[in-house]
Amino acid sequence: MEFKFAIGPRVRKSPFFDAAVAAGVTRFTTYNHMYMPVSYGDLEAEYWRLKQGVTFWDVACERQVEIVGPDAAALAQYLSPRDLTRCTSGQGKYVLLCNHAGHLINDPVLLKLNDERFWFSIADSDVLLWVRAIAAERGYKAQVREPDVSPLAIQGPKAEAVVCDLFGDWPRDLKYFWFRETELEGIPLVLARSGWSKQGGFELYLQDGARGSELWNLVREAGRPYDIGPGAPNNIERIESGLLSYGGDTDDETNPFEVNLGKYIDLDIEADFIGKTALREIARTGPKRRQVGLFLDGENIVPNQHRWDVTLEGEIVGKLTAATYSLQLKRNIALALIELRAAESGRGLVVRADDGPRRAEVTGIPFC
Ligand code: THG
Repeated sequence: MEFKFAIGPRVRKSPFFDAAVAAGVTRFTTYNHMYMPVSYGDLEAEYWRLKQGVTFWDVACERQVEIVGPDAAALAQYLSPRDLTRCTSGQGKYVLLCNHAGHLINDPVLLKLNDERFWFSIADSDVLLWVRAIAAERGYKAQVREPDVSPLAIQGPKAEAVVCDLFGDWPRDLKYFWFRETELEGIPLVLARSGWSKQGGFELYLQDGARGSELWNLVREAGRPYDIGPGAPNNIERIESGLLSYGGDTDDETNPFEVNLGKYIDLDIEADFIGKTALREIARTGPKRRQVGLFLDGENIVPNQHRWDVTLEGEIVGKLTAATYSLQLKRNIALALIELRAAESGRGLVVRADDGPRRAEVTGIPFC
């Protein structure tokens, strides 16, 4: 099957789009109504570069929702079940957003720029609409808008060396998710220690969309001695590491406890937040499904394009959300959201893959 993806103004190009094309991007997906590169033609090489060297990614599609004003902190807290009282300026935090039913609607990185200015760096759902509505309905004194900000990730064990060659030594002391506003050859940006992999790295939040190619080229040149190459958030590595793909691993009714994110829910804080009552109830009764890891038998698996049924004694007990052949473990691995009883017994499961049934065995997350 060979077909082309139409490019048009309804879906937004990243400031790094032209640079990615020049670098030989071969596949895009859409994410937050933007084109997002997913491969430069050799997924296996891109994986090993991330695990053993250094790679850089256009993730401008992790769009920012900025909240500015005297009520910004109160609004940020009302939107998220994670306790933000000890979050200080220059600190980032992985936070969840839930709706009133306690269902997960996004899992952003929150950056606190100062007491009255926050960014939610969002996963793939329309958070700007949500936050604007909540702010207006409840009369918060805060503006909600999208700033001109576009993240470029540098990931892998050699990422720190590249970043220090660009910025000097201070990034070594950045703690996980912390950041600093800075510049590179006059290009305004925020440098954070973060990124959607477990291989370590940084994100450069470009603050001038006209200078994407310039920033891309500076990173590529600084990375040359380390054999840097362009890449993308890597599906094999993220499954091995157990990083959640919002919308990939979740459905319309997934709550945080089901996908093992209960540690980011602080039910006992004084402040009210959206979903508090529902999440307390889910915590009390316990979730009915759980995300588990699976080992699948058989030939090397071709990544699933849609969800596959997971069965136990012929009965559907949930869905496989993401399957891949693990290059590290040299076996087929997957993430699945299944009924608790099936997750707990862990045996006798069969996955209905596109090319036929596969026996599956439950295992822990992360895989490695
Ligand atoms: N960078 C930026 N924005 C983003 C992402 C990013 N927005 C969307 C998406 N990614 C958000 N999702 C995640 C999911 C997991 C992590 C980061 C972003 C992550 N988790 C660590 C873990 O699970 O071990 C640490 C979490 C913690 O303990 O605080 O890194 O990548 N700009």
